[in-house]
Amino acid sequence: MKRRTFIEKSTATTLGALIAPRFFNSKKISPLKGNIQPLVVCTWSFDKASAAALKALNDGKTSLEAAVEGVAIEENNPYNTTVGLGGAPDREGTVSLDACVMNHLGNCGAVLAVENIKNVAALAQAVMEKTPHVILTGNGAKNFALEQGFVAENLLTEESKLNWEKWLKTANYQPVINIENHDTIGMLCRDKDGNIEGACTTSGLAYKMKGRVGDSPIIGSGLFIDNQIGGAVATGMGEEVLKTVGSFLIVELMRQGKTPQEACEEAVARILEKNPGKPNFQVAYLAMNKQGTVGAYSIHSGFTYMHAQEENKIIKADAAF
Ligand code: SD4
Repeated sequence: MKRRTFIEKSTATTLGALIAPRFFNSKKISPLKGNIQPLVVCTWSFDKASAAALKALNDGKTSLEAAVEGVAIEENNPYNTTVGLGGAPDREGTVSLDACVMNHLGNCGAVLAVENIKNVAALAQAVMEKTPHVILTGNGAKNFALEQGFVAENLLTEESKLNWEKWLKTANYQPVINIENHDTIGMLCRDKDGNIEGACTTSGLAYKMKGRVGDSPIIGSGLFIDNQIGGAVATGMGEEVLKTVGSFLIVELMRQGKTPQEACEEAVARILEKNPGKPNFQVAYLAMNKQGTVGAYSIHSGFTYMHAQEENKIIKADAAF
């Protein structure tokens, strides 16, 4: 055998050995057949957001367009204190937002610690579609938004300001998310072609340190999609989701054959293993596989999610405690 042929053959064999286990370990993926019904799921009881996204899908928009339109309902809602306009500020009184999107081709975009721009999921989409990058942060993200025609505005509502001023009296820095204090919206949409895409958007922890970023805009933590397998989103204490790369973990567990429910439970179990006893923070996961089967699980009881298909339903997830 000529040396060159030998090198080519042995390279091919080594590559084969590296690549093969992934396929041997993977569940056989069967293509979707028949009429695929659009489906939307999102964290918490954001029924207007899921309804808007389902309408967008039924109007023929892509899953990503639907997800970005859906989550914008909450970004524009001044009464939601953990997303967009009206989000609780950091401990210096500035609202700073995080978001990411991912499409069915595995492309993604994210913006971190953005001030004065409320539709940060749309901004993350613009990063994905109009720049060669995945992540823009802070002023860079804001300047890019302005270039793209986004409007700068004050995101601190009177109510959020009053709450922050109340908090300032003690300024007790306890970045613990209790059952009530988290309404990040993570959304997964599946269109009539079966393509899954999604978005995740938040103002993060109330009164966080300036510059703190959680899981929500981090691909693999707050959101992950593999269009062959399914997708997952997270809400709750971002630091714990980041440490276990929660959404990526769930999608990989589904690839190995777990149902969305089993995968969400295992991802919560990974966090509980690292935090023995009953943790004083909440983490919740929501996942959808390619077939449209949905699972959800949280540490503490109280996590709800929307499931919009024929009906727009609020469903209460099971929990470890
Ligand atoms: C974060 N996961 O920044 C977010 C918090 C959250 O509703 O879910 N808030 O850690």
